[in-house]
Amino acid sequence: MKNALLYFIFFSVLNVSLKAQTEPSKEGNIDNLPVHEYTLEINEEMVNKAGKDVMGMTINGSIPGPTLEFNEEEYAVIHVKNNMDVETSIHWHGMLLPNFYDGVPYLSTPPIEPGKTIKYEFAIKQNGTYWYHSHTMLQEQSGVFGSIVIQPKEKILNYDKELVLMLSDWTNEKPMNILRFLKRGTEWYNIKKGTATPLNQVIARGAFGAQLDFWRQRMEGADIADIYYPAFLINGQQTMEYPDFKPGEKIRLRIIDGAASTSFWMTFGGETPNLISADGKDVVPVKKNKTFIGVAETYDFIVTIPQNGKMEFRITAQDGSGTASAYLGSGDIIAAPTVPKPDKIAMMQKMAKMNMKMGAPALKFNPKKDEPYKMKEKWGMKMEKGMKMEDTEGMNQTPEVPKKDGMEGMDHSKMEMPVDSTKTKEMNHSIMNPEMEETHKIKKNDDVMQGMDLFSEYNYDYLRSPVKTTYDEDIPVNEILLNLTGNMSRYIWSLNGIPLSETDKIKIKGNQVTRITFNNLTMMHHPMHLHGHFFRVINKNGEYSPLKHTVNVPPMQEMTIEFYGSEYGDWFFHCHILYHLMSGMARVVSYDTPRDPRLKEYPVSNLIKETNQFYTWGMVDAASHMAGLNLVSSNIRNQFNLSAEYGWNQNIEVEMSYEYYLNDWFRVFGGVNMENEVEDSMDQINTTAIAGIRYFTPFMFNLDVRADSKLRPKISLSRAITIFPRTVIFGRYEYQADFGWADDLPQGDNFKKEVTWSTGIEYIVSKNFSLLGSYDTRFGAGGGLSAKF
Ligand SMILES: [Cu+2]
Repeated sequence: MKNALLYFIFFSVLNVSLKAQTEPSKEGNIDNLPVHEYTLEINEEMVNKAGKDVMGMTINGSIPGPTLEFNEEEYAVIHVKNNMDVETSIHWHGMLLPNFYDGVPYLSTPPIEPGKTIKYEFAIKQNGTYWYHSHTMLQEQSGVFGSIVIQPKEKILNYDKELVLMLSDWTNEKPMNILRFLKRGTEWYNIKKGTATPLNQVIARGAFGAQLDFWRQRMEGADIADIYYPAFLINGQQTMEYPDFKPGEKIRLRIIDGAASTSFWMTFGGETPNLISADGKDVVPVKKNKTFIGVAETYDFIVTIPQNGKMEFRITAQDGSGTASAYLGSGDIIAAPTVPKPDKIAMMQKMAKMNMKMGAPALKFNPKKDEPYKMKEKWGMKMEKGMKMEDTEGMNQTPEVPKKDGMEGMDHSKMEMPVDSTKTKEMNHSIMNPEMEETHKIKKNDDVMQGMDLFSEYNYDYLRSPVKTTYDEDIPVNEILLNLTGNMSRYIWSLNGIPLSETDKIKIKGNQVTRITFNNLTMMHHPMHLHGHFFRVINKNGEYSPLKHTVNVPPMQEMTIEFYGSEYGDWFFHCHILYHLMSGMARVVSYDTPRDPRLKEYPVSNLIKETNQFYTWGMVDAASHMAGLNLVSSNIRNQFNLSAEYGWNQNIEVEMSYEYYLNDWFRVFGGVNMENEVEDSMDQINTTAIAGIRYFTPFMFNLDVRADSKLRPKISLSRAITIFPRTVIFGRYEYQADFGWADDLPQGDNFKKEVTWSTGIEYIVSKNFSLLGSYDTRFGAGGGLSAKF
């Protein structure tokens, strides 16, 4: 069937005609479509979702907002009224619509200003399960999301009733404060979730070697999720009951992951359900229970209500930090299978064995010099240990390009192992050199295979389109490689080591196929979403690869998508983990067509600025021997620091500095330092200008090399390690030399050195408070309290 192709050609023709018109809302022959109208009102109000009244954002008074129901070939008119005192927006996720109504503020649509209403209108030319959400800052986390259900012209599937299940995560904190906390770098959320992996546990499990390997690559561990959530919700509740369904009834569940940052495992009690649709598109029905749902994906299942009880539908947060359940039917509970908590230490061990090159930079030295292919050679999955470096370097010289027919093109005969296609793909990616293949055949490297099993459950091989989704062979193909990059310690997320704020649009052409290979070089899953398009996710089903709007790319894995350029305008393309998007993991995919004149007063720079904001945090210490203050204000490249330490023995040091990040780890700084010259006396305060470099070294030490205006070089090294779940030890060593270059040294000395060091222990009591005990050569020993703000 050439249906898919005809469909695309039809819409590209439609769009050409559309471009020619001055009024984009009057597209095609829409005048006789029945109009279906909705009004949404967004309010800020107190809500209680996890045991505490906090400020939330509601749509028509609820979280989630109402389900918008349409029929295919209707004309949607939606009025969105903003009753809040901040700007908002609504994006219609997965909908094919005119660019102007896509709802990304400043990019495609004006923001909805306080007190104002915007009318969105578009023809409904698809069916299935979709959703809508705010695209302003982190408002989706506060509750601005809801579902869209579109009935097809002809109902093909057989079921009795349907039910929307909107999944989400809930926090009692202010979302922007969460992001600020992530930027400062903290173990707190992992402590709170019980997913921290302190050194005592690592050692007890015999994983110290793996830990060293991670530290060498400047990573703390195998982090799965960033944030602590007190509750996960289904349709706004931790437990939902649907007792009205009768035994034997077939129910179509329309499941949407509307969470801000949580992917879930879905499990079903009773009979194994039928998975029938993904991201709004029908798939060849497949019986499947435990199924992964990435952020922003949708899946439809048909379940049968059991004869003798109520079936449980359960979601388990991917990192095992919580669950929520919906019960369908009545009677005794027919429980859904439980999903065990992932073992982060075991993951770390497996990954270390696989000899992966992790920790690719999230921030390149020179963002203008874009060389993603080189990055791919340098980082990612490598061969077994013991293999020489030159072999590895030589392997990936030519960027690997998936064959036109997807996985069908891969040469499976080269592989002796009965592996699934994702594995084959990875192996192919590592084995380019024929000699290497030989070695591999014999060795059948268990470690690598084991490591691959780690992520094999995340492939999409169970999704098969009922129709061929390939494009005509004559259509030119444009290849793009996007390495997914991130830096957990500074919480910067990017593509090819370049955050959104430092790059241009990705320009694509209409009537062309754009093929994007994602190469995830981070330890996290990234659900990548392209606005306004469906793309093929190339899997083992080749020509029948499924169409999706969001693709989850698992850690250290590759995923290839392709789509036909059937639109016009600028479309947002980003990781749907809101905190990753807000930290730079986004691009604008642009057809390079003229900007809509209605956007004249809304520069796109306003959207981009959101991803490069300054975040400010601080800490005060009050102890028996000293008091200290630390203030940091930082965006992606720039940071201002103020630190002041005062010992009750009359020693003082105050330092102000500005630093510029050349890349993730290396920065240059300059500033002013004030210190007492004579020990234990404030009589003589010595003020010097300072300049130097700071470097975050492999094994995670902070190195500071500087000289002051008296030409005295100084080097210092510091490090903190979490040894028990809430206990951190830290140390710092400083060496300053004075050769008398600037001032003559007293008594004719030609060299004077000064060594200071400190060490201490911190017990983390709560998110903002710690107990401290420390010794410092300048201030002596003591204990006290530390507060973060
Ligand atoms: Cu992400």
